[in-house]
Amino acid sequence: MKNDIQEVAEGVELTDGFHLLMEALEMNGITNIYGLLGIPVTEIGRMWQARGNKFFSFRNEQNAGYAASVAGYLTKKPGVCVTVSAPGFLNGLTALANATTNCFPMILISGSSEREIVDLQQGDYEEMDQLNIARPHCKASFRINRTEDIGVAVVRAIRTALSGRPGGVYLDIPARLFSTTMSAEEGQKSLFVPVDPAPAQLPAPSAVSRAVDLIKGAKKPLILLGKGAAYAQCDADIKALIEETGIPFTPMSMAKGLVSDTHPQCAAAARSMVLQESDVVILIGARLNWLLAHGKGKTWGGAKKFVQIDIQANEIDSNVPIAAPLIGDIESCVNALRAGLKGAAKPTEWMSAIAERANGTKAKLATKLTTATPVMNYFNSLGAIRDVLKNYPDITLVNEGANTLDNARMVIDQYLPRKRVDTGTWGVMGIGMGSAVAAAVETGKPVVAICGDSAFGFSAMEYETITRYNLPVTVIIMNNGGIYRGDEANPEHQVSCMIFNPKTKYDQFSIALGGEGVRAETPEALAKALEASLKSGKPTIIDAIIDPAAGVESGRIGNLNIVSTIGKKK
Ligand code: FYN
Ligand code: ADP
Ligand code: MG
Repeated sequence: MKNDIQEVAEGVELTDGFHLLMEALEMNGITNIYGLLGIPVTEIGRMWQARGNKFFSFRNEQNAGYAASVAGYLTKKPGVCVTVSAPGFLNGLTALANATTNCFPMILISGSSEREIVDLQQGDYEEMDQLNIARPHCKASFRINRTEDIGVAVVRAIRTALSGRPGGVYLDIPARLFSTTMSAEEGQKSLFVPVDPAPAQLPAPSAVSRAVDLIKGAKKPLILLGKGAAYAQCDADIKALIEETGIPFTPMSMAKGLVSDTHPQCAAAARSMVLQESDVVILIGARLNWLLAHGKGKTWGGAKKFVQIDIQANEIDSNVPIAAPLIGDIESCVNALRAGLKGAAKPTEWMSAIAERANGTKAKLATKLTTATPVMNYFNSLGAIRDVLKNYPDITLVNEGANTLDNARMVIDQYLPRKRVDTGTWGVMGIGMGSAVAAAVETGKPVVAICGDSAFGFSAMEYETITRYNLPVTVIIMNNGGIYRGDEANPEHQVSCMIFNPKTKYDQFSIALGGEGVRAETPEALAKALEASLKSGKPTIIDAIIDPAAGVESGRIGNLNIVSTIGKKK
C-alpha cells in the first residue's frame, strides 16, 4: 500500500489520523472492514476502498459487528468493524459483547464526540462516554488521543484480541483525531507489527502426565470438541489424536465438521449415551456452561472425571472440579497428549457399543427425514436440504432459530472444519445475515443460511447488503409463521405476540431487494431450488413453507423457559 502523504507544510510532509489508522491496519494484514459510515468516520470507507481494500457497508452496525466477529473466528485474525458514535457504537457493542462471549477476536472502532464537551456533559452531537460503556463488554477498551499513538494502539488492540482467550477490543477515536496532522516521517516510524501476537503456550509436563494417566485408566473415555478447538486451526493434530487413541468424540455445534460428522468415531448420534456413560471426558476448547448442563445433573449421569484443555486458566473448575486441567494452547496440548498416549490401548468395546447406538438413532432419523406430510415439517424439509448439501461439503452453513437451529444441527452433517456458524454461546438471534456476509467474503465460497422466520427478521435488511455485493448466499427461511410456532390463536381484539403476518412472502422480499426468490412448499421443490441457487451462485431466498404447528416452544431448550401456573387449568 502506498504511504499517502497528505500535504507539505513549512517543508515538512504531513499525514493525519485517517491515514495513520489505515496504514496501521494494512500493515497488520487487515484488508476487509465491516461497518456503517456516517459522522465522523465516513471518509475512512472511501479512502480505504481507494487504497485497494474492501469495505463492506451494512444497514445496521450490529450486523456489521457480527460479520467482523465471524471473520475473526474463521481467519484467526481480528475482524474489524467501524461505526459512528453513540447509537452506531451501541449497535456495534452488542456484537462486540457477543464476540467476547464466544471468544472470537474482533476490534470495534468507533468515532466519538469531542472529549471536552462529552466529559462536561454539555450535549455534543451523539454525546456518549463510549470508552467506559464498552469496558465491561470486551477484553479491553482503549482511546487514542494522539496521532503518534495510533500505531501502538492498533497493535495493542490486535494483541489483546488474539492472545490468551480471544475476544473483543474497543478502540475509541475522538473525531478530531482523524484530521489531526503530524510529520509523515514520524508517523510512519510510529507504526509497527507485533511479534508473535498469539504465542504458543505449552502445558506443564506434570499437567500432561496427570492427564495421560487419567486417560490411560479410563474404560469409557470421550473427547468433546468445542468451537475453541475449531478456532485453533490445528485440525490435523486433533484428528490424529482421535484416530491414534481410538477415543470416540462428539462436537459442540460449531465444532461439527472439525472431524467429519461421518467419521466412524463420531458419537454425536449417541450423544446422551456418551455424556452419561463416559468415565473420563476430555474437553478440548469447550466450556462446561449451560450448553453442557454445567457438567452435572442428569445429562451427565454418574461420576466422571474431566480433562480440560483451555488457554484460560480460570475457566477450570468454573462449574465442577476438573481432575486434570491442561492449560495451554490447544495445538500444544493436543500434541503433548498424543506423545503421552502413544501405544495406549484403544477402547474398542466402548466404541462399538456407541456405534451400535448411533446407527440405531440414525436409522430412526432417516425414516423421519423421508416421511411425507401434507405440509412440510422440519424433518422432511431438512432431509431434502441435507441430501443436496452432501454434494457441497465446502459451503459454510449459517444457522439460527429455535426449532430450525436444533433440527438443522441434528440433521445436517458437516464434513470440514469451521463450516458451521450459528447462534453460539448466547444462543443469539440475528447473527444470520452478518455471518453469511463474512463467511462468503472470508472463504470466497458459497454460503447457505438456514434461518427460522423469526430469527431472519433480526437481520433481514442485510439481505440487501448481500445482493449489493452480489455474494453467493442462499437463505432458506423455515417459514412457520411465528416464534417457535405459527398457530397461536389471537387473543380477543388483539394480535398474538407469537405470530407473524401469514401473508409474508420472503421470496418476494428477495426479488424486491434485487435477489432471486423461490417459494417451496414440498421437499422436492426445496431441493430443486437449493440446487439451482448453488449452481447459479446468485443471492437467493427460498421461502420454505413449514407447517405452522410444527414447532416446539423454545425448541429443545424448553426446560429453560419459565412458565406461570397461576390461573391455568391443570
Ligand atoms: C445428533 N443426533 C442424531 C444425529 N446427531 N440423531 C441421528 N442422526 C444424527 N446424525 C441426536 C443426538 O443423539 C441427540 O439425541 C439429539 O440428536 C440432539 O442432539 P444435540 O442437538 O447435539 O443435543 P441436545 O441435547 O439437544 O442439545 C445440546 C446443546 C444444543 C444444548 C448443546 O441443544 C445447543 O447447542 N443448543 C443451542 C440452543 C440455542 O442456542 N437455541 C437458541 C435459542 S432459542 P439423544 O442422544 O437422544 O439426546 C430461544 O428460544
Ligand atoms: P463451545 O460453545 O463450542 O462449547 P466455548 O466457546 O464454550 O465452545 O469454549 C471455547 C473455549 O476454547 C474457551 O474456553 C476458550 O478459552 C478456549 N480457546 C479458544 N482458543 C483456544 C486456543 N487456541 N487454545 C486453547 N483454548 C482455546
Ligand atoms: Mg418460526
